Amino acid sequence: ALTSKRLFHGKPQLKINGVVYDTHSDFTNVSSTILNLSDRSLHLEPAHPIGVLRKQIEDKLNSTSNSYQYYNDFRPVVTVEENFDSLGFPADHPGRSKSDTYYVNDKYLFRTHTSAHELECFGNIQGFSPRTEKRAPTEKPGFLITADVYRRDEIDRTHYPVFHQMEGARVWKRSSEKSSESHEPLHIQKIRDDLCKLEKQLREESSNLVVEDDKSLESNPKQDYMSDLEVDLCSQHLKRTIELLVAQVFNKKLQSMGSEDQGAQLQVRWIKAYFPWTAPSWEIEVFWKGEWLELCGCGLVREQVLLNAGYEKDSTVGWAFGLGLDRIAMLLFEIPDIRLFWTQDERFHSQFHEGQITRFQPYSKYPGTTRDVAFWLPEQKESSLIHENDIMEIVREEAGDMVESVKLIDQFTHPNSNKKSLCYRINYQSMDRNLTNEEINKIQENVRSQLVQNYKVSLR
Ligand code: FA5
Ligand code: MG
Repeated sequence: ALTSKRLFHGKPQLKINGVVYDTHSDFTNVSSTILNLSDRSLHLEPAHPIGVLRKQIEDKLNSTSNSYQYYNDFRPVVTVEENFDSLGFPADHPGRSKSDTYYVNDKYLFRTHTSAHELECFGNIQGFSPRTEKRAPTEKPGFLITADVYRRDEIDRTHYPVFHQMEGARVWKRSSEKSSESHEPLHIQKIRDDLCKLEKQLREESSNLVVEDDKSLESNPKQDYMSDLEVDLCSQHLKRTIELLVAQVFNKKLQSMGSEDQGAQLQVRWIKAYFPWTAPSWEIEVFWKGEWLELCGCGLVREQVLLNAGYEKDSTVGWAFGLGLDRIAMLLFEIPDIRLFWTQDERFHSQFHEGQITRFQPYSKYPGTTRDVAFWLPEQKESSLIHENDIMEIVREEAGDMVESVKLIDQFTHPNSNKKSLCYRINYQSMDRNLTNEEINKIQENVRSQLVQNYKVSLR
C-alpha cells in the first residue's frame, strides 16, 4: 500500500495536534490531506450543520433523564489497542488493513470510529480509566462522544475520508437487593422505570413512528452473563432511545417541509448485525425518499469490554450505539455534496445558525470537467499491492476538494499477455470557484506520475 515518503519529505517524525509520533516509511500511510483536516473540529462549531445536529441530539437524549456525560474534544489519533484490540476485533479483521485505515505507525492510527473511546469513558463512569488510572467518577451512568473519524474509502458525493460519529452508551449497576414494590432486583426496577419514561415520551412526541422490530435472538445470541429479562429490558431501552432521537430529527425535517407531509408516517426498521464488542447487535434504518438509509449500529456491550475498563465481573449491564452524523446532516440541511461541510467559503457558512435547521441554498454550481486515466497493472505479484483506495488517495492528495468523484469505468485483461488494464474517470469540480483547464491538466499530470512512481503501472 501507499507509503508516504513523498509526503513527509523523509521526515522520521510527524507532529499531530501537538504530539510528536515516530513514523515508519513502510507503515505510515497518513497523507497531508488527512493531517490538514485533523484539526478542524467541525462538530464543535455551533452554527455548522454537524455542530447543530450534534447539539440537537445531545439536548434530546438528556431531556428525559440527564444521564449522559458529553465528550466532544477527544483527539483523532488513538492506539491500535483502543481502536481495535480492546473491542475484541480479531487479528485478521479487514477494518485493520492499511487499505482501509490511516496509520501513523504500527501503534497509532486515526480512529476509524468513536468506539475507540468506549473503554476510557466506561472507565470514567466508575472513576477508573485504563489510561489515566484513578479519577473522580462521572456522576452520570451514560455518555455521548462526538468526534471526527477517518477511513480510506472511495470518492463521490457521499464519501469523504473524514466523517463524524456520535457514540452513545448507558450502563446499570446490578443489585441483588429487591424493590419493596415489585419484589424485583433494584436495577431491574430502575431499567423498567427508565424505559417507561422513554416510551411515554415517544408516544407523546412521535405518534407517527412505525417500527419494524427484529427481536429474534437466533443467530444474534445474548451473552451468558445476562438474564433473559435483562437482555429484553436493556434492548428495549437501547432501541427506544435511538428511535427517540431518530424520530425527533426526522420529524423536525418533515414539519419544515410543509403541510403536504404533515402527519406522514416515519418508518424505521431494526436489522440484526454483528460487532465484535456487542451482543446481541443491530442496525437501524429509516425509510426516506424511497430508500432505506442506514443510520447507526448498536448492541448490548460485551462484558469483556466492561472488564477491560476495570469493572468487576457480573457487576454491570449496558448498551452502546454509534451514529453517523454526516448523511443525516446532508439530508436535513439538503446539502448535495459532502465536501461542502469542509469548505471555508463564507457563502456556505453564512447560511447556517446555531439551533436552526435550514435548507441550503446552492450559491452556484460551477462547471466540472472530467479526465480519464488508463493504465496496465504491473505483473501479478506487484499488482496485488494496489488497492482501489490507494488510487483514491493519490487523486485526493493531488486534487484536494477539487475532485468530486473517481469511478472505475473500464477494465479488461489482454488475452495474450494476460495483463490487466484499468481506466478511471476523474470528475473535477470545485464547490467554490471555476477551475481552469491549465490547473486541471497539471493535477492530472501529477496523478499520472504518482501512479507510476508508487505502483509501477504503465500508462496507456
Ligand atoms: C461502527 O462504526 C461502529 N463503531 C458502530 C457501533 C458502535 C456498533 C457501538 C455497536 C456499538 P459502522 O462502520 O457501521 O459501525 O458505522 C456506523 C455508522 O456510521 C453507519 O451506520 C453510518 O451511519 C456511518 N458511516 C459509516 N461509514 C460511513 C461513511 N463512509 N460515510 C458516512 N457515514 C458513514
Ligand atoms: Mg455499518
